[in-house]
Order: sequence, then structure tokens, then C-alpha cells
Amino acid sequence: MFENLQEKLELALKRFRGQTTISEENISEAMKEIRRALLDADVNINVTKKFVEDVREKAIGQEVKGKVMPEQLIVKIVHDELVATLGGKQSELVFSSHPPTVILVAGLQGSGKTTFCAKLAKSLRKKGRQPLLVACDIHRPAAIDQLKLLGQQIGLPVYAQPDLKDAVKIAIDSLTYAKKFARDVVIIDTAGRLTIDEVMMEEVKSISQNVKPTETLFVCDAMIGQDAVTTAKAFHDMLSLTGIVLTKLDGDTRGGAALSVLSVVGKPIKFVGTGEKVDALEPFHPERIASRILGMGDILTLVEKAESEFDEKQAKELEEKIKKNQFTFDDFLDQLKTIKKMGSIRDLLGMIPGMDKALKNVTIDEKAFNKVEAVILSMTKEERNNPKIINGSRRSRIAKGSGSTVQDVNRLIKQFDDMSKMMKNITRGGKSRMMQNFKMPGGMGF
Ligand SMILES: Nc1nc2c(ncn2[C@@H]2O[C@H](COP(=O)(O)OP(=O)(O)OP(=O)(O)O)[C@@H](O)[C@H]2O)c(=O)[nH]1
Ligand SMILES: [Mg+2]
Repeated sequence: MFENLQEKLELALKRFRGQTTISEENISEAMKEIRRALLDADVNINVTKKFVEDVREKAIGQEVKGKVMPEQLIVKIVHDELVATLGGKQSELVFSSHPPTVILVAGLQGSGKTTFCAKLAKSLRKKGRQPLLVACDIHRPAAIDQLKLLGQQIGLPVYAQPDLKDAVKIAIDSLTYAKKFARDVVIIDTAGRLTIDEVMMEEVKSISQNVKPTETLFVCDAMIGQDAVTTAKAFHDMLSLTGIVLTKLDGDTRGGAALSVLSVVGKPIKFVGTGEKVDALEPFHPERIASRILGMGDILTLVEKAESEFDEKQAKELEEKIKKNQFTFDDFLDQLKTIKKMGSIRDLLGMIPGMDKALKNVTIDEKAFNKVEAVILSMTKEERNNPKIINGSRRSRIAKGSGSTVQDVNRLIKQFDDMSKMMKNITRGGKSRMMQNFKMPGGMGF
């Protein structure tokens, strides 16, 4: 995420390394580079100007006291400015005191609206809400089916009227349906267009006037950069947005949209999409994103991801098994699946401070887990429960069955062995249960 910006900011800030004071001179040079870094990342020119000015003002006149080095001081100032530019505090979703809460989702074609609706529904359900998805994109032929399929995938209802060519009526009817079936959050997916066009704007405006949404979220493809922000402004003028959703942050985004949107539109980013899967949604925390931009990692998000995927009861059972030395390949397989649900391995590792940079030129085989899975699945139930019986001939059979080599199988069994021992030690050490689970696959070589 934002690798380029990260790299350039780091270079600019490096100027202060080894220096003992902050002077007009070193600030001037560094500010030039920061300015260039931001403009290269496609940050809006006014936002860039303000950013640089604010940092300069705060940095000049700062006394370097005690053990604090100029570099640390300036990194802190830039970090704080990034946090402010990104919105300061996290801006949470607002719920209506008279359910259902209506969330209207709008944006340009292909920005990720439909995917976001499903992601949001899934995450709200996890928090105990009862969402209803509403298919109001009557223009693209397959749009309704796409939402229905996503609904099926996450096990949530989708309200649609495939034969009705009136998005406004569908939206109004969905509210009646929601009340009748006690759905407390209604998420309305609307049609997208290639550019802002009047017919579409009128349609979505009319939906908005009729359903009076609590939240109107504009879904914005972060890959498009600040152009997307200009569109967001046009939508805001028409719909009074309450928040922005930045999607495709997992791609090669330069950061322009993220850093410009608040100042241009005046509305906060509430969520970011970090992948195609329905789990790839994160609440937007300015502080954490700022840390990521500065290569400081984002441990908090990592821990939250782990916590949301690990089931307390399962973890307890697992702990017992580990204590009794009964941890099997089947348990291991379950753990792998949980980790896979958390997202791409590179993204996860990148949240550990310093790792993003360390991994820069390292290729991570995202499919490494699949290979491990294939090997385990080629074992018989007995072998999975009691790895000790896996002798030479069994190993070559497993290798053949999984399309891998005997060395791969040997390595996995060895790693499994080492890991079981390591886990036993950790359990004895009494660390938090969640972190034990989380550490396990770390033993798997990637
Ligand atoms: N990498 C990545 N892809 C995403 C993300 N969100 C959506 N996509 C992909 O972007 C494409 C478009 O997503 P949709 O959800 O259909 O977008 P939409 O805005 O509903 O599109 P229209 O209804 O045609 O206007 C799909 O291939 C999604 O899988 C994301 O956060 N990251
Ligand atoms: Mg759609």
C-alpha cells in the first residue's frame, strides 16, 4: 500500500539522519522532496501545499531536546500531519435510532459498489446486525444476479424485483420488506456510469429523497487517484454524502485519492477495500494508515483481523489439544484456512513494523498455503491424526497424490513437528490465546 510515496517520504526524511539541529536549510530541502513525493502520488495540489506549509511551520522553531533526534522529531511532525490530512479520528458508521438504518451506496461504474455492499453487510452481521441487501442497479443486466450471488455467499437476504424497471420503487419497497422481516440495516446498491451523467444522478437523487438514508457512501476507486476525488465532489453536491469508501487499496495505489478526498469533499473516509473477497474490508483509521505510509506498520489492524477470525471456543479447544500433545494435521489445516481468510500474506506481513520494507524485493508465494493444503489433504485420516506413522513409502504416496516432491512432504512434516514443540512451549509461557494461534503458521516457511 502506497509503496512509492512511502519510499520517497522516507528519502526526504532521511536528510535529518545524523543531523543535530533542524535548520531553515535542511527543512527547505526536505520540504521540496516531500512536496514532490506528494504530487507524484497524485495528491491534490492545494492539499500538498497546505501539507508542506504546515509541516514547515511546525518544524521550524522546534528545539531538539534531550535524546530526541531531528529525524524522529520530523517524522513525528509528518506523521501527525498525515493523520490530520486523512481525517484525524476514525469516523464510524452512524446508525438510525429508528431502524432500519438505510445506507445508500453510490459511485462510478466498476468502482466496487456491489462488492462493498456485500463486504459491509457481512461485517455488520458479525457485529450482530441483520442487514438486507437491496438490488437497485436495474441498468446493468447481470447486476441483480451478481448481488444475489454475493448474498448467497455470505448467507444474507437480497431484496430484488427483477421485472421492475423502477429503481426508486424497488428502494421504497425494500424498506417495507425490511420492517416486515426485522432487518435493521438496509444497504442499497445502485447503478454506476462511466462518467457522471444526469439520468443516473437524477435516479440516485430520487432514491435518496425517498428513502432518506442515514448514510450515503460514495465508493471511490483509489487506483484512479485524485480524478476520483473530483467525481466524489460532484456526487456530494448532489447527494450530501456522509462518507467515502476507498476501494482497491490493495492495488498499485499511489495514495492521491486517500490524501486528497477529505480536503476536497469535506467528508471522511469510513472504509477501505483491500481485495476482491468479501472479507477484504477495513474501517478507516487515519492514524494507522499514516503509520503504514511512513513504513511504521499497523499492528493494531493485524491484531483486529486475527481477533475477528479466531473463534474463542475453538481457540480454547485447540489450546487443550496442544497441551495434551494432540494437535493434528487436521487442526493445522483449520488454522491455515483461518489465516487465508485474513487476506493476502504480503499485506498481513506488511502490517508488522519494518516488514514492508524488508519484504520489498522478496517474492511471497501467496499460493504456498495451497501447496501445504494439498499435501495434508493427500494424507489419510489416520496419518493426519498420527503423523508418526508416516514412513518412507507413505511419504512418496503423499508426494505423488499432491503433485509435490518427497522433500516437500518431509519439510512439511518436520515443520509441523517443530511447530508442535514450539506451540507447547508458548502455551506453557501463558501468552494470550489469540497470539498463540496467530503465531503458528509463522513456522510455515514462506
Ligand atoms: N483488488 C480489488 N478489487 C476490487 C475491490 N473492490 C471491488 N473489486 C473488484 O472490482 C470489480 C468491480 O466491482 P463491483 O463491485 O462489481 O463494482 P460496481 O461499482 O458495483 O460496478 P458496476 O455495478 O458495474 O458499476 C470486480 O472485479 C471486483 O472484484 C477491492 O477492494 N480490491
Ligand atoms: Mg454494481
